[in-house]
Amino acid sequence: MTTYQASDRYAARKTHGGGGGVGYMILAVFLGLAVAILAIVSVVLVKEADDARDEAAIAAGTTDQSAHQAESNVSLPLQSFAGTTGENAEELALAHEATSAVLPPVPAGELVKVHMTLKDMVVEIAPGVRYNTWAFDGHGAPGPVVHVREGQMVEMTLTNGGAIPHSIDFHAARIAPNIAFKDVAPGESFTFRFRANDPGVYMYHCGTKPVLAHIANGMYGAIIVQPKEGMPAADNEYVLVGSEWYLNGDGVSEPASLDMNKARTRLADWVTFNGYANQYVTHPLTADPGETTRFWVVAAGPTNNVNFHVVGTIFDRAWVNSDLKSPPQRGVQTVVVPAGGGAVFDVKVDDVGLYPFVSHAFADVDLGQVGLLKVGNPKGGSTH
Ligand SMILES: [Cu+2]
Repeated sequence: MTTYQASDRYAARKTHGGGGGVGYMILAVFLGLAVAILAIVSVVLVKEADDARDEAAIAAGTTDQSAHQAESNVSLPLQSFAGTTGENAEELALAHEATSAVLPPVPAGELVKVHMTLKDMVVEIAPGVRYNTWAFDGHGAPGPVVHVREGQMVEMTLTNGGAIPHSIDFHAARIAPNIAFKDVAPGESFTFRFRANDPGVYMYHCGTKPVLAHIANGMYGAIIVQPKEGMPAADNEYVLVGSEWYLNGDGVSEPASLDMNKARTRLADWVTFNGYANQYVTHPLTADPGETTRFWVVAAGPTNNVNFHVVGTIFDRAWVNSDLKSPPQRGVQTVVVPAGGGAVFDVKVDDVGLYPFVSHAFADVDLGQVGLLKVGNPKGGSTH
């Protein structure tokens, strides 16, 4: 009904206009001229304004492009702080207490209770380089190693002692994430349970958006689920969590925070095993000649893989993708541990020496993702 009435009025107006056609044509010509004159005047005015702005920009030493970049907060090229440490880096590295890489024992009992209290804290990530982390369990990044046996029930309680909401996502769990991995508000606690039915080494991390920022700020760790039928014997077992750091300052004069543009463009300043650049070069992991050493490796990222390789030997066993239900690969040189994934490696080293373990993506070695397995008591320094 409404449509009909509108059409009706339009038809009536057309009919009315039919009698004054010449008058409308004259009016249209005048209107057209007026529009053309206005357009010419506008072009002249805009040109003058552009010229004036360009002159001002030149006088100020800037360009139109840089002004635009500042507005859009894209200030390429981004500044790298790679390799910038405090003075006396060697002394600082020696004084730094290396994060223990030793695999902790499996707690007894059917139920394993894990309680992490999240805390905003400054940690050292390279000699004299400090960073503002959001840390699981208040001891920096990575968070504590959770070690359970297949079939045990894990009861996880997250207490948020930080300033913003956080959560915890266990890759070892089969559970509805919208319920178990939900955001926990500051000052609150949340508990959930899952049964560890899938053996392997898994990542856990904060899953609160933007996840890139929460992982980059140190919210990650490893959970190891031992297969119930056991593993081949190993003499030494170490856990390595690879991750990278993106700094908005050098972290020396004052603690750095996250540079999200660098995280998005993958311009890491430091790349680490267990959160601190080169810590196991200064404080090597150890083995005796003839012993088998097992590495449980997680690549926490947020973005980088770990291309795990031990210089001077070959993996006797490599459980690629931490698939502990299948036989391991043998005689493998380098294995990609994908960001968000894990793998397990055995090496039996007979000869005394210093055996570097690296991500064989060597840009990451340059940024700190290298350590040493010291077999016996070798003399002299390492090759890598
Ligand atoms: Cu978080």
